[in-house]
Order: sequence, then structure tokens, then C-alpha cells
Amino acid sequence: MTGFPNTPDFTELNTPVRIELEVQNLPVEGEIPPEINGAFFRAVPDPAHVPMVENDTGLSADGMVSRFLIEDGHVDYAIKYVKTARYLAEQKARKALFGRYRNPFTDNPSVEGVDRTVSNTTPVWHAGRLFMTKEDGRAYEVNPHTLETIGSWDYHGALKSQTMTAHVRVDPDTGEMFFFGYEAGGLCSKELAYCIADKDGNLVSEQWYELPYCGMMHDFAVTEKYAIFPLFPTTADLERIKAGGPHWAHDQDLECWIGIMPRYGDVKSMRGFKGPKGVSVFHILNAFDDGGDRVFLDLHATETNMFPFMREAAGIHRDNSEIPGATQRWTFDLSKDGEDFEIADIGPPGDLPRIPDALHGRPYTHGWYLSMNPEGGPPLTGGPVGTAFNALLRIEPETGRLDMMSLPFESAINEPVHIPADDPEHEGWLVCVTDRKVGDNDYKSELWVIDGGNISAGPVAKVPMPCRMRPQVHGWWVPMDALEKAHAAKD
Ligand code: V55
Ligand code: FE
Repeated sequence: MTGFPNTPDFTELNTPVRIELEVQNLPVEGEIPPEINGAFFRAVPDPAHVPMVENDTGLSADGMVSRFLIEDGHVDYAIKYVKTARYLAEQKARKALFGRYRNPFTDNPSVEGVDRTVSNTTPVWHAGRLFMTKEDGRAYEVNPHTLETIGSWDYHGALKSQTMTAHVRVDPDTGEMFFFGYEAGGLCSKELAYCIADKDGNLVSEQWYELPYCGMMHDFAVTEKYAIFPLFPTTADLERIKAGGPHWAHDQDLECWIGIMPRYGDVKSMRGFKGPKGVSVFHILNAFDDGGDRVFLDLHATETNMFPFMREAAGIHRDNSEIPGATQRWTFDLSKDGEDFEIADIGPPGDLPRIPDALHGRPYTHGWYLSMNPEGGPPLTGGPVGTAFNALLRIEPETGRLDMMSLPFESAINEPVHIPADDPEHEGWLVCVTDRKVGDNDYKSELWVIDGGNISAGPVAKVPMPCRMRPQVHGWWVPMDALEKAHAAKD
């Protein structure tokens, strides 16, 4: 698109679309199971303006909140920009005013002090409210019926942390939402804020803890007994940022660090463990404990950071397709002294995991995530890291059983949501958007409904989309009865 950089962050599937729209009754091929009733919210980064810097990352693209409303086999679709302070300032100026990713020193002076976050990572539903999140700032509340932005969210003034993760954990039994913020005390601070909101959405706990270094903590985990904070060696440096440089640089020689504490405990009781040097992890499949001292953390690890811009800032030049990785189980024994833990492979490399919400933090038998089909051909250029996934996997960590749904040649798959089935014997449904290249810089997207227990059979229903779609980051499923009980008014 004219004016946007000719880089993987702004071309092919990542070509900016920038269109807010709403469409009712999309055509459905096949039949959507009637038990799928609710809203599939998606976070879609899409830059509203040509960036100020030529080598800008798609991670700075303005967040759009998108919703598939699925009801009695019918599908409606809508997408709107999150009206962040940053979006509104740039809309008024008709141009970008914010510079490099997480570097306020590169901004136009007219926006000094304006909230820089773009709310582009995960739609989070808790206690009847919808939030659009990004780890570099606080969430924005959005009306789930109209997709209009309500405003920045700080728990009615109670939240002290300047940041909130895009990867919260909602306990399936208590309804509490556990979350954290890193760089909680401001740019490059080593402060971690560990927070709990009760089932009604009140902030009931916020504790701060000083991490060993200022690094990447994109996701975390909460088991029935413990909270687990994994820190990876992609580090931020204030001097580099002040000089106008990149926020992140991956440190291949630095160890990762995993903090574990009782989930309702004092942060002073945090135990630190040290793992492989240079390893990078963004997402956790699940974690659980054995009721005692053993903690299991299942995650997607790679030998170095998968974001080219985070590697290149440290002079690491590698091709995404040549970076080794694996899905692993990290096992911690809190009854033992020392900082060691065990690592075992449980599945092929990949990312963007899903398990049933009811099993978060509990022992579980299977999960799904995105990966590369070895026979799928070269990946399409798209998504946050520039290489789009082209397969869906189902793994059983204990038995080693592996199933794959491969996609047509030159296709991409976005992260699915999981929707439980009424029949407890049925594994439920996965719903996601897929994209297929059909011509020169021409793509067709479809919403797919997949039987979670039979993914290799392919979709049971497809919804062809009438418009081009930019890749999603994360999504969230909200059942219709929960949506009906939302705080926000319908008009
Ligand atoms: C990630 C995504 C982000 C971000 C930092 O997937 C890390 C990882 C979409 O924004 O700002
Ligand atoms: Fe993420």
C-alpha cells in the first residue's frame, strides 16, 4: 500500500487494511454446530498511518477489536479500531506521531506524556467486561456489543502498575483473574507487579517484586497452588532507548529465569530457577502441580528469539525457518535446593497454544497449537514474526500421540479459540480464521469450525469472508449467556 514500508511487516498478508466494517449473515458452507453460541473476539493490529520509522515493527500497529458473533448457525462480523489516546492523537494529526516500538524518545514532541500503548494483543473477558490489552501499557475497556472504546482501565484507580500483560489467567473454579505487569514502574524498570482481581472484577491484590533483569515476560502461568513467572533473555536497556535505539535486544548468553511462588503467597517467597542461555519462549500451553512440590510447565521454546527485529538488534542474523525449537515440559521440584529443573520434549515446534478453559492450571490430556506442515511449502509472509503458521496440531503430552490438520498450499492459520461441547465425551470445537493466497498479493480468508477431537478431517463448516483480513494476534471466546450479562449497555 502506498507509503507503507516495503518490509514483511507491511506487505503480503501484513499489508495494511485499515477498514472498520460490520456485516450481518455471512454465507456459511456446511453447518455450524448449534451449541456454538457466542462471540469470538480477536485482536488485529493494523497500522492506521504510515509509520515514522522505515524499519517499524508490526507490533506497534494500532489495535483493532474484531468480533464474530455466532448464533443459531448464523455469523455476523465487525471490526473497529480501539480508540486509544495514541490513536486519537494521530487521527487528529492525520499522521503518525509516535516513533519506534516502546521508545518514547523517538516521538513527535507534541505527544510527550500521551499513553503510547496500542491495545493490539489479546481481547480479555473478565467479570462482564471486555479489555483490549498490550503488555507495554494498561488495558483499554471496550463495549463488547458496539466495539466502541470506553477508556483506559485501572481498576477504578486501584492499579499501580503502569503495565498489564496480554496473557492473564482466569481460574476456572474461582473465577479470579491473575495477571502481572513487567516494567511495572516505568520504562526498563525491573519491577514485576503480580495482581489478582476477584470474580467480580475488583483488584484485591497487587504486589511488586524486583526481577533479576529487565527482560521479556510475555506470558505466565497459575496452577492450583503456584504462580509461575518465566523471564526470557531478550533485554531492554534505558541508555540504548534514550539514544533512539531499539527497546529489545536478544541476549544469547544470558540465562532464562523462572520465578515460582504460592499463588496466594507473598512475593518475598518467590523461588528463582535458572534455565538454558539464550532460549526464547512467548507462550505457555498449560501448567499444573502434583498437589505437592512438583510443578509442570508446558511451553513452546526456540533456540533464539523468533522476532527478527529483536535478534537483529543484537547482531543475530538467522532465518526464522532455520531456528530449532520444540514444545517442552519443564519440571520443577520445590522440595530440592538449587536452581535447576528438568526439560523434556513433548511435541514439535510451534506456538499459539489452546486448551479447554476449564483445564487451565490443571492436569490435562491434550492441547492444540499452530505449527509448520513439513510438506506445506514455504510459509506465507504474515503475522507478527513475518512467517505465518500453516498447520494445526493436537498433542497428548503424556502419550506422545500427534494429529495434524494440514492446510492447502500457500495458506496460513490464525490462533483458534476453543469452545466446549455439551457432550462431555466430545473434545469441543476450534474456531479460527485461515488465509489462502489466490493471486499476486491477493488473499481469501475464511472462518473455519473444526472438531477438536478430529482435526485431521479438516473443517466441518467454513465462512468465506467478503473482505481482506490482516493477521490476528490472540482471541477470546465469550459464550452468549456471559455476553448478555456484560456491564456495558447495548447502545
Ligand atoms: C508479542 C506481541 C506483541 C508485543 C510483544 O507475540 C510480544 C508476542 C502484538 O504485540 O508487543
Ligand atoms: Fe501472546
